[in-house]
Amino acid sequence: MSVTDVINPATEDVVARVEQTSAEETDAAIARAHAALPAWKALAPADRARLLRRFAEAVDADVDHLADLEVRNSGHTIGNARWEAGNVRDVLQYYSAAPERLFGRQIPVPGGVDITFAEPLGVVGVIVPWNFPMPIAGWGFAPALAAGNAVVLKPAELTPLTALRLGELAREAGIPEDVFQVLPGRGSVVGQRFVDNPLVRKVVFTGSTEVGRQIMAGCAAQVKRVTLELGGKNANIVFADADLEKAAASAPYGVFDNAGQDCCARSRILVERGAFEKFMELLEPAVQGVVVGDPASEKTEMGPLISAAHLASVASYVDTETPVAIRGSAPEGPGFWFPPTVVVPREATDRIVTEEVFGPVVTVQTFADEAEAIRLANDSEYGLSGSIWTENLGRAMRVARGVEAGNLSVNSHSSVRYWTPFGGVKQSGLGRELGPDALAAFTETKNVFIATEG
Ligand code: TAP
Repeated sequence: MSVTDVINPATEDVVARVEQTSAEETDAAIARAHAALPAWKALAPADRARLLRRFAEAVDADVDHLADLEVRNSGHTIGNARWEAGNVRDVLQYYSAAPERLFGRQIPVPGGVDITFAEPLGVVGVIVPWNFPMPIAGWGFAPALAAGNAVVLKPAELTPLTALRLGELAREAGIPEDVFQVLPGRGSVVGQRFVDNPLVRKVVFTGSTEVGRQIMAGCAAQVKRVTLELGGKNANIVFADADLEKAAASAPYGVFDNAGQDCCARSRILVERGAFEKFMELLEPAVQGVVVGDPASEKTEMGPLISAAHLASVASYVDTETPVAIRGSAPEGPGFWFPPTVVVPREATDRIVTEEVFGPVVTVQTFADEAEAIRLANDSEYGLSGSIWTENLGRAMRVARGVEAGNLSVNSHSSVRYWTPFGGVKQSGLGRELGPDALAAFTETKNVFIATEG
């Protein structure tokens, strides 16, 4: 049996030791999940709804504990971590309304009646990255369970603690133990079995585009369903007619939240040329005002990066030659710290402009007009999110329609609401999570014709 140390990224202390699930144990868990399906599917819709509400209540009662675990395991600020635990509760609550509304249709046909049923898929494998361990797990398991599927969940190797706790809370709430199982372990072992084991009928994957491609190829071999939520390199477009004070005050939080380890981070600021100087003047105090430090402190706005390896990766984008325009602060000493950093790149082809840094680093480029703003925003293999700052509503809508991204916000850096659809285009992903339509991703339509003549 192999055991992994879980490290606090703010202190580098070991906070827990977690047993890794082997390939054989993963297959055994998948077999148990499969065996549990008939009873879960047969449960009266109101009873499944009640169990999901109880699960939501158990999470609610445990918010402070879950948040504390996330602060220690992931270095998330306590404010963010409480929001993340609350998000799991809210998503469970939202989808608890679904079991009683999973109805099909009656379609007129000659010679009989035709009715459709929304059938669960079977066992669903949910693979979660380390950057938002709680919400991303919930966006997969809550609608999957509501639709009558069994779930096997693999947290990231670096951040398993809150997922393990959510598994305990599900059991305490009465969700049958084989219907929702949390399997900590390696992606190449546990995650790979979700792809290769034919009893798993859908993989919900959130993570890097590179691994996402492999998952999609693996699922293709069995024509297995897949939802992919992948990387991002999102544009924050600021027009000269915008409320520049508001745009500049919001920009650091649109990219440095969670230390920039956010697929929706607005990591490319595009400013209309005439407003560049004024915007940079306003941005400087906003960046330097970001409070970086102990994530357990209520005042902290940004914590550390997740690991030493990730710190080295982020740091590789900023060397002594990099044209840094603004640099915030970061603690010295133990922990994987990197300061908020603003770069005015030399070329639009620089690696820092084109690649997902996944750290507190943002570039600022200028554009001449609407057409160039859209062209620069779309000059990326990714298409997840983005913001548009302007007081001209017509322009906001034109640009929003022109930018190739799944989630856009006007005069805001808001990205995710559990009651609206979320997901990317291009190499940012495939399929949508959240919102009222997510249930369709966890059911298949069965069509039954009943002959009524002779
Ligand atoms: P990855 O390295 O891709 O890992 C994501 C998950 O996949 C982890 O649980 C990982 O397990 C597992 N995994 C790795 N190799 C696998 C394999 N061969 N088969 C099955 N599973 C495998 O990503 P990351 O570094 O954790 O997360 C950062 C990336 O996620 C960024 O690109 C970010 O943009 C993206 N992300 C996207 C979104 C949305 S919603 N679009 C949200 C958050 C993050 P291990 O931990 O054991 O390696």
